[in-house]
Amino acid sequence: MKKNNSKIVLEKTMTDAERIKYNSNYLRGTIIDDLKNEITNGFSGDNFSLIRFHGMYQQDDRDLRLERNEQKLEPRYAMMLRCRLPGGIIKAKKWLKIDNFASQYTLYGTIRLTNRQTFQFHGILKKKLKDAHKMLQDIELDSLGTANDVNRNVLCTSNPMESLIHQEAYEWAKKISNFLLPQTKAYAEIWLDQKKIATTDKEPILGKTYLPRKFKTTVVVPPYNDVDLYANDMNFIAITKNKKIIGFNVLIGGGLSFIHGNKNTWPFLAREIGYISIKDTLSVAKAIVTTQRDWGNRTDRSNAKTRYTIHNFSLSAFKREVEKRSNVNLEPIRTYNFISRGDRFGWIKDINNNWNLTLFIPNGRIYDNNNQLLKSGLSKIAKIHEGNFRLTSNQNIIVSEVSEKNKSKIEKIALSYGLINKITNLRKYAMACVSFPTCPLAMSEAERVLSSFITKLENIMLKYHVENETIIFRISGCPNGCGRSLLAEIGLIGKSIGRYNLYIGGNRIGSRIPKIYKENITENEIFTHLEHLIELWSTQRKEKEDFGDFVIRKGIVKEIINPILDFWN
Ligand code: SRM
Ligand code: SF4
Repeated sequence: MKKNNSKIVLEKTMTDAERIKYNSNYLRGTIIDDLKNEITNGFSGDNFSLIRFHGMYQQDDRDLRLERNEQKLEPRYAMMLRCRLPGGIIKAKKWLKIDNFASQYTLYGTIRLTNRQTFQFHGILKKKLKDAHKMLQDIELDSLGTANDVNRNVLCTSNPMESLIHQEAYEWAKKISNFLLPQTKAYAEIWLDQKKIATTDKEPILGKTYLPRKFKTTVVVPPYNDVDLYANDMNFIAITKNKKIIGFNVLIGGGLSFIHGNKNTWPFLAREIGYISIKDTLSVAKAIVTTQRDWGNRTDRSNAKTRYTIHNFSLSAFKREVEKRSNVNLEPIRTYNFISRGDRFGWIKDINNNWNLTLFIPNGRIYDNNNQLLKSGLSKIAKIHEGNFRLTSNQNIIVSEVSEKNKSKIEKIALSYGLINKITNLRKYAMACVSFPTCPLAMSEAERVLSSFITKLENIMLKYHVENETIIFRISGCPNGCGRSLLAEIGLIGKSIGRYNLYIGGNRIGSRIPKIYKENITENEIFTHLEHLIELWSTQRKEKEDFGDFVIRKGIVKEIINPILDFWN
């Protein structure tokens, strides 16, 4: 009786999100029953949230909402499924199954590369979900832990094999991903029809109620910061000696989201806590994750990410706890340096004398249209390519480990299917989040306007003779900031349909948050302001001065040094 009472009290003080996890029987809920219900295409109650732990989001096509509502039809429910692919590497042969699944079983027929080195299917009907998971199982993949309050897909510098260091870093990304995965057998039981084994589930690292909020990890090989490490909760920067990784600098507490008008929310860059020897990597990872698990705010989700935990307890207290839990003394940070974030397009040779071709995929959206047959082209390459595809954190793809004999064949396919194009640096390095029509949180368009916005900016840059320069330009459809606009030199964040906040002053390597320049402005206003700024930059910049550095030096916007104070004021 006493036990029941305390359970009731506990449930009353819990947020909905915590109650759902607590009552889920290790993420099972009643998902299996919902799968049998053919009356609706959606999931009910807690299952709506629980399927996210299995890598799926229930969405509806927002372009069709009004029409279906008028027809008194259920919204067009379908799932987005996000695969787990630490480090973004996948055998080209496996790609063919992914391509085939997108064509046959999804409403949109597309594959979407994400900026966390994996891919998503949009528009899978509930009745096709098991087929999707079985297809992934056939190619030794899964979607476990790619969403909700767990460690997400682990990023790794997406280099071709230019040295053994990159291979080692990739192995660490995989190891960390596996180490931090949910241990529950719910995924296998529900999606792969595995029989329930009569053992008690345990989550030694994540715990019965998993993490207070999503958690993001990277493994980075300087001098490239293509993974945008400063946006992540936990980062391992490789320190090398004699061409081997000997340890990692550890940085924690990055994140980019905020809520319009809520000054208790702010983006923050990951901060250094110390250097560790390679042998201590997993124990330090475990200590960081479990400290966040136990100290993170479980009563307010907008204050629950690692950066808020660090703010609530202090960086030094968090660090001491990590040292205590891991039994490792964090040493002073070792020297490292970043030079860029963008992908290196074209051919690069690797240490095994194989070739690697980085292809630009606009918005990471793989589909065929009248001008480009990106989906057919990649699938044609996959049929003859014996190596891998490497997905980058900039939503592009590297055809990697191409043998000398296949090089010209692959180049020919890439050219004839529109996978190789002459484009400006601005376009190459731009990025947008998914936004409409599938994202339920979208306030403004992002992916669907990126290309036309870039064209406008290209024309302005041409007018002021800076068309060959690079500016990191990014759009996010809402302040969750999935397009990493808050690490751009020019970043747009959606406010409402057709209106954005304009942020300027990030830097090229992604270690400075841009500052708001204009709030809630229309497309026309955006380009009027940008034209003025680009004109100033083109005439008054110091030699080779980047746009983001220029607007800070000139005092056009104030540099954000401490985001807690400077982001809002
Ligand atoms: Fe994101 C939620 C898409 C990278 C911060 N993000 C979403 C959802 C799932 C909307 C939802 O909760 O229903 C979006 C699905 C749209 C769709 O239809 O596909 C979505 N996020 C994406 C992707 C696909 C954007 C892309 O164009 O590539 C990226 C998927 C990455 C992956 O493979 O796992 C994606 N999201 C990011 C990033 C960038 C990054 O991780 O480097 C961020 C900012 C970094 C950070 O976490 O601070 C990001 N997404 C968010 C947030 C805000 C989280 C927070 O800390 O408050 C949400 C909303 C939430 O979690 O409540 C969100
Ligand atoms: Fe959706 Fe907002 Fe993320 Fe864009 S930034 S994908 S609109 S949640």
